[in-house]
Amino acid sequence: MALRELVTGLAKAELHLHLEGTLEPELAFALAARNGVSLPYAGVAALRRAYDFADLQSFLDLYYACMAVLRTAEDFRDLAAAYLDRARADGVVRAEVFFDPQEHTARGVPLAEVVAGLSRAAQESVAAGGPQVAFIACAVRHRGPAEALAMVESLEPHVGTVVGLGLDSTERGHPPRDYARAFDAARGLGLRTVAHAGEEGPPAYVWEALDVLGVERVDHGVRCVEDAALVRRLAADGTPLTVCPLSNVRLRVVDDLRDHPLPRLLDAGVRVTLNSDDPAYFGGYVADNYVACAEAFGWSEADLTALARASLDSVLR
Ligand code: ES4
Ligand code: ZN
Repeated sequence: MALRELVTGLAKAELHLHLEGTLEPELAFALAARNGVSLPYAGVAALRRAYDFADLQSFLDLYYACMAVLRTAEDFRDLAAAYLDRARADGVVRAEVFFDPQEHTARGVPLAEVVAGLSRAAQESVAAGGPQVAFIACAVRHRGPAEALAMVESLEPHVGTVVGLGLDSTERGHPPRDYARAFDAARGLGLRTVAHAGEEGPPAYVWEALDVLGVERVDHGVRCVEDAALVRRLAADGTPLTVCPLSNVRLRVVDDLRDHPLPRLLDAGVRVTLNSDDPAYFGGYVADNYVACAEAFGWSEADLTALARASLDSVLR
């Protein structure tokens, strides 16, 4: 069987996916027109040409700028529906989807409007036999701990549609320990917890995510390979890492996919899952990540099946 058909035929969960990172240029310009918003790019081709990132921050600047086109519940529904259709074609049966509430409320879009659109898309997906969906609200590090806590408190009426708290955006200079109060408040609401750590930040940030924030999964986490004791800890606890290989190449976390620490993590017994992160920006959806890794690392059908299985075993339940 061809590699892509093998991969798309494996039932899998996608556990590291930013909804706003699924905004394809065509939809961005369609929503810009619908809402009378202008984007700082001449058109679809010019926007795609700007996807040449030097690091995480250079990506985030463009990513936050493009979000300006998202204004109404219908926009969020349409965005989520487009992703869920695409994910279904990739064999995704469960998607745990990040979104950044603060980036929308800061532009005057009420959280209830955002959640209404997300909730509709999730219900429509299940009714149509598509992926099951849960949403994880992320605190954006660049807005600091006080805003993060306020955002968590604002989630209270939406617990159920929103099942978890995450932590994302600019990592360097923003240690997880600064967000302990927000994570404690989230647990007080019955939310599950995950955090980005060890993407650009040091292994110390992964330790803090585990020991100070008490997260159940670590998003990225790949820089743990620099600390053997940390790798042993992750393996012993069975803590999943939601790894995003094509993202790490595009944001220059690694120079080449063949240099990626994934094989070393698997050999060390760390529970690894494969995910797409911001697929509209990083050149591939989740099946593309499986295919690229299979080609780079010479993975067998059994290896790919084990990775899909690991994703299903790592869902929040
Ligand atoms: C992100 Cl790749 C990545 N890292 C941190 N925060 C993010 N938000 C969206 N994509
Ligand atoms: Zn991410």
